[in-house]
Order: sequence, then structure tokens, then C-alpha cells
Amino acid sequence: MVSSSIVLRQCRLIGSDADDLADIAIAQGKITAIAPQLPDRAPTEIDVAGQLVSPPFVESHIHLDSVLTVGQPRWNRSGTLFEGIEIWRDRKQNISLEDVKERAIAALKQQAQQGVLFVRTHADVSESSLTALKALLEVRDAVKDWLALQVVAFPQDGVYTSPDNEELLEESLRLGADAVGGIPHYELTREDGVRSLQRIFALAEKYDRLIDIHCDEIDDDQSRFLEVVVAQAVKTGMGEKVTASHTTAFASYNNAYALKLMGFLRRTQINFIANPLINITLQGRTDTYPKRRGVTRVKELWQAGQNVSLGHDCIQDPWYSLGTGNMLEVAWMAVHVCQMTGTDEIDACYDMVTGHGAQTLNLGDRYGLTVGRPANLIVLEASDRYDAIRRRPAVRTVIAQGQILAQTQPALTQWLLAGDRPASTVGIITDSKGVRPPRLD
Ligand code: 17E
Ligand code: FE2
Repeated sequence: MVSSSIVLRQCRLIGSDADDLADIAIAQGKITAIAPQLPDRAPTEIDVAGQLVSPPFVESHIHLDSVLTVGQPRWNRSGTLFEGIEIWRDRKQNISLEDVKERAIAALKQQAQQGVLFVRTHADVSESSLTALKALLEVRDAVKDWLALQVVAFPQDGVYTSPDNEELLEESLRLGADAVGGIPHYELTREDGVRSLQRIFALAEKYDRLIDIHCDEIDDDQSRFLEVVVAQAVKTGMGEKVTASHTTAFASYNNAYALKLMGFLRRTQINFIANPLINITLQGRTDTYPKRRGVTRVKELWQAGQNVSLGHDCIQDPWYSLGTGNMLEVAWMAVHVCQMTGTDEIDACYDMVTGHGAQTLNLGDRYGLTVGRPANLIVLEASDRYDAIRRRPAVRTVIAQGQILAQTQPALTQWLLAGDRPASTVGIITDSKGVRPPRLD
């Protein structure tokens, strides 16, 4: 038997009963045992002391080529998607491999130290040198010992808006992009949008790649490319390899049409990604009042059994000036914007930044707290998923492929009021006990 390299003691596993603590043994990069009071001894023993142990966070949608460029060359004054695209068009005139790689790796480190170990990034491939794509493919390789990165070839300016773009998209697949992207609502006509989707599916089949479309990211209730994605998924049988990102127009469709579409969705198993931080700010910009939220029907899709995951989309770029890379902020925003405030709904929002994200990325048995799988896990200063989303506490320990990648000390508050208890560490400790809601079983 191989001896363990790390044993974590007294782990509160996601979804388990409160008092049910287990030990986790790791050897040769894999989880080798999960059981109460394991007899194994290891050179590294971590006393988790009843904190939450979770599979890592999954960032299922981010644009790493544009992260950390906010204000370059100017701020997005209108706050719209379209001004963002124009600012990025100016910024990308002078990107270099080094520029993209440095910013992307900085963002990935920011995310990984907060427990994100699987990421899907879009790379803009509507720029003739394909610098963003080449840089992100290099980043994928540079980080592979601690983080798994998927790269989507994303034609930001459209596939048929200029003569070179279709070939640039195919060249990106030859260069090794993991997935084909698209932006049908930004093609010049509805017909071009439909044609672009047909081409994207054909390319994905030819090169055996995944698909992730920026689909209907607009408040126009007539933007109906999701139905085309669904039709292509049904006809090709590609279902779970296909993702519709953003789909914000779904929030503006009339209910009769939305109901019909929900029915069509049952014929295939595509994935949805919502980006609540960004779309709550980008959408609704042409409304006065009432003002739409512009985030897709996350709750209804989840209730209908569709796979929904959540992403950042942006960290400090032309579309969104904020963001820290913390997936708990994304889940927290989804709870609010999508009104997922029931205890099972809050838990579901946590799942959307963990297991559901893994499903979107087609990670299969590369992901999960299961014996035999790669030892990727995080220790959170929380008692359960609800507590994690409420307080968004630090991820104390990040274990990537069986190695300790990062450790974070939580903030410590000292209560110093004269005459009260002597200085102590209230705050974190009393707060984490909080009030726990009765479970809905
Ligand atoms: N590009 C796009 O088309 N939509 C977005 N939300 C971002 C980039 C961030
Ligand atoms: Fe996006």
C-alpha cells in the first residue's frame, strides 16, 4: 500500500450531517481514503477541526485576455456591453503575448488562492495575430500543475462581420483551443447569426471540441438564438458538450415563448452559464423604470433540472470595473438577483460554482471528493454551504493535485471596549456559529 502524503482530520464534508466528521487521506496526487478516524499517518497532517471541506470552485466563464485592463484606454461611461466591446477593440490593438500572460496568470493566482482550480476562459479570436489565444494556450500549459484551464475560441466581433474571422476561428481550433465560441446576437443580421451557429457546430464536430456560445446577451426580447443552439444540440446529439452563456434575453421573453422553449430544452442536456455580477450591471441600461434585471432565468432552469453554473465573466475590465475572483461573491449575487433565497436554493447557488460548473466543463471523474479521484479540495472557514455564502469567509487551505497550494489566515477582530470582556477573538469565532436554519428535507 502506498503511504499517504497528507491526511486531513475532522473534515465536515459538503452535504453531510453536521456531526459526521471524516478524515481524508491523499497519496500520489489522489484521494485514497475518506472515513472517520483513519489510522493512516502522513508527513503532513492538517487538523481541519470541523471546518467545511469542499471540492474546489469552478470558474466556468471568464475573459482572461481582458482582465485587469480597466480604464485602458478609457472607462466605460455608458456601462453597456457595446461600449465595452469598442473599448476592448481599441485596447487589443496593442496586446502582446507577455501583456496577456502576465494579467491572466495574476488573475488565476488571485482565483486559485480563493479555491478556484478549474477555469474556462474565452480568448478573443477576431484579431488577426491571434495573440490572445496563443497567450492563453501558453498560460494553460504554464499553470497545468496547479490549475486546469480550458480555452474557448471566442469571435468577439462576430464570425461573418469581416472576411477573415471565419478562418481565424478555425485556425484557433487547429492551434488547440478546447472549445468553439460564438456571438450570434452581434452578427449583422439574424440570418448571419443562425449561419454562424451552424458553422460553429460543424467546426466542433470536425475537431471534436466543446461549444460555448455567448448567446442572446442583450435585453431584446426578439433575440432568439438560444432556440437555434437547442435545435443544433438536438440534431447533432452534442447535448452536454454544449453551453449557452449569458442568455440574458431569456429574462425578457414573454412567458408563452419561454414555456415553449423550456419544453424544447427537455429534449437535450445543454449547460447554461449565468454571470450575475456583470449582467446585473450591463443589462437594463436602455430601460427607465421598471428596470429589468437582465439575468437569465436561473431559478426556473434549475427547477426544470437543467445544468446551470455561474461565472465572473470579468475582473476589472472594460465591462466591469470590480471583481476579486472570489466565487462566493458570484454565488452571493445570484442568490440576490435570481431571488434564490430558500435554503435549498442557496445551497444550489453554491453547487453552481462547484459541481454544476464541473459538469459544464465536462470534467467527469477528474472532479469531486471521491476516493480514486485527483486530490483537489479546499477548506473553508464555514459550517455549511449557507454559512459559506452568507459570510464569504476565507478559504483556509487549497490543495491542488495532492499538494498544498495556498493557505490563508482569516482576519482576526479584537474587541477592545473598556470594561467589557478582555480582548478576544470574537467576530470570526462567534459569527461562524451564527444561526443555522432548519433543513428542508
Ligand atoms: N464580451 C461579450 O460579448 N460579453 C461580455 N459579457 C464580455 C465580453 C465580458
Ligand atoms: Fe462573457
